[in-house]
Amino acid sequence: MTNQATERVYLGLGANLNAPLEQIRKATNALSEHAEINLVASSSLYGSKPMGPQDQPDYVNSVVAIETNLSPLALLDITQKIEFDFGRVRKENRWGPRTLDIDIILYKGEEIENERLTVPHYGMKTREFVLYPLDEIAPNLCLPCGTELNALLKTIDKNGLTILASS
Ligand code: PH2
Ligand code: MG
Ligand code: MG
Repeated sequence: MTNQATERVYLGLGANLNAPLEQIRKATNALSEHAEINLVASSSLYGSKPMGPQDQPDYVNSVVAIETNLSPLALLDITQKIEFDFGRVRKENRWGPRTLDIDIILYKGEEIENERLTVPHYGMKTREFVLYPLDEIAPNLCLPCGTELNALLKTIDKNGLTILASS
């Protein structure tokens, strides 16, 4: 695997309520300002059709690459705190609208499975709003299972995914 795969952590950001573009920008900033997180790349901000219930606004999605010595669960605590600081309310419907979602997509090429966290993210291989932004900042990435990002992209339609703004 490349260094990008084994040293970096990739986070997926999504929002579709309360000025989602700003939510994603501010969340990226909050990550970069954390003392133990080094933001090394961030994708463009993409507009995407909602996966799940269709009676909700389109999403804004991005993927960022960070370097950190935080453990996966310590990082999860931080991303969840940022979600709540940004007004996230629990008890939402599965796949329902949200002010901010931060998912750990990949963690240093590791496979992690415990009651709080599954990495690689269980949905990443089929979600255009994860794969295309990821490709922008980590072309030719190889997943821990050996699957090439390039191979996945050939199977996944863009489903109306558009670049709304640079990061
Ligand atoms: N997140 C969801 C549900 N549906 N659809 C898009 N396009 N982007 C998302 O990030 C998303 C979604 C719940 O996490
Ligand atoms: Mg999500
Ligand atoms: Mg989530």
